Amino acid sequence: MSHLNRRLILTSACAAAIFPTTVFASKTHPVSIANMTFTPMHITIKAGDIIEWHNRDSEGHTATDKGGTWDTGTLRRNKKAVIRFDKPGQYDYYCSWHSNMQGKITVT
Ligand SMILES: [Cu+2]
Repeated sequence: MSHLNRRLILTSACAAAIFPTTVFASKTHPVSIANMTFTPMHITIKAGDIIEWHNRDSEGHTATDKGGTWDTGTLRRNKKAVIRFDKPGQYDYYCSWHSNMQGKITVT
């Protein structure tokens, strides 16, 4: 299965959702992707908050839930993606192109 097909299936089954940041009053938390690293690597947010990933590398990266519930898809250089987290829990994620790139989100 191609990367694109896998992403579409994950997106359609997702508990979190992708929304433009301006529509909701919830807090947006930036996560930078630079030098093959998510910063901060572990972030704690409240239910309803949004994470905004910003890829500052020249290479493409994703933020992909290990549990398979959400995926930003590939972010090219200087591209951003936002995902809102409505369900409390812990989400371990990685880059689907570089599996050594790891991050964690705690939703309280
Ligand atoms: Cu990557």
